[in-house]
Amino acid sequence: MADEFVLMHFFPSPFGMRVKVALAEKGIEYEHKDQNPFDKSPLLLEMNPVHKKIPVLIHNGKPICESLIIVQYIDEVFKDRSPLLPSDPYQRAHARFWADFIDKKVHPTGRRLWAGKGEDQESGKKELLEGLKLMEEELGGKPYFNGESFGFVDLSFVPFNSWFYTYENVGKFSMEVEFPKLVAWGKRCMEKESVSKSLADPQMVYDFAMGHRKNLGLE
Ligand code: GS8
Repeated sequence: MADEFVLMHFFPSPFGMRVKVALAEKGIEYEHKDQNPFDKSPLLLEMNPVHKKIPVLIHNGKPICESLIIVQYIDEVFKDRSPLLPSDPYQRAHARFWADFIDKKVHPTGRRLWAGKGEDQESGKKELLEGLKLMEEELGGKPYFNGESFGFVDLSFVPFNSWFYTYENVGKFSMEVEFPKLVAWGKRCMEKESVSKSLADPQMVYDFAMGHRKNLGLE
């Protein structure tokens, strides 16, 4: 029997977008199940009883949770096609370090910016800009974080390309002015079909974020 993959995802989620890009990079067919994380279905609670979060990848009925763990699982199961992590252990550790940095420093500060207010929002913006500056320095003059080819760090960070428009609008800064290398990198990644077909439209992400601010009573 052929392998069966089901992805539980919510369109603006950068974490779910990572899994979409990884599946596309490997050319894996899957069933997409929309899952609003604010209205958790019995299936989500069954598949991710610990965190109760999306994304969840269900492979032949068995759930895998946490986006970076899912992406590494996909890379291990399909190691013969488009490797995502480098083969050298030091390079692998380096790639994992930056993916972890994105989750610890970029995503949470970005969230404080778009879904916060007052001092928390201001410090969120400041720390987000610091995080993006470090990402820009890490990219340096390379076409991809991995070097010449698209890899694990690119895949982990590229969903935020759909969020940059929201960050700029809420934070009143220009990505192009502050982080020209990241903007050029984002455009380069979008030339890949695996990325362009997997990422959410920035305007839709912005509309979602503004709607969410209203729901949180911030507007
Ligand atoms: C984060 C998933 C997450 O926050 C990962 O997969 O990498 N570390 C995890 N998912 C959110 C939606 S995207 O912001 C979610 O499901 N939230 C529901 C909740 O917090 O209850």
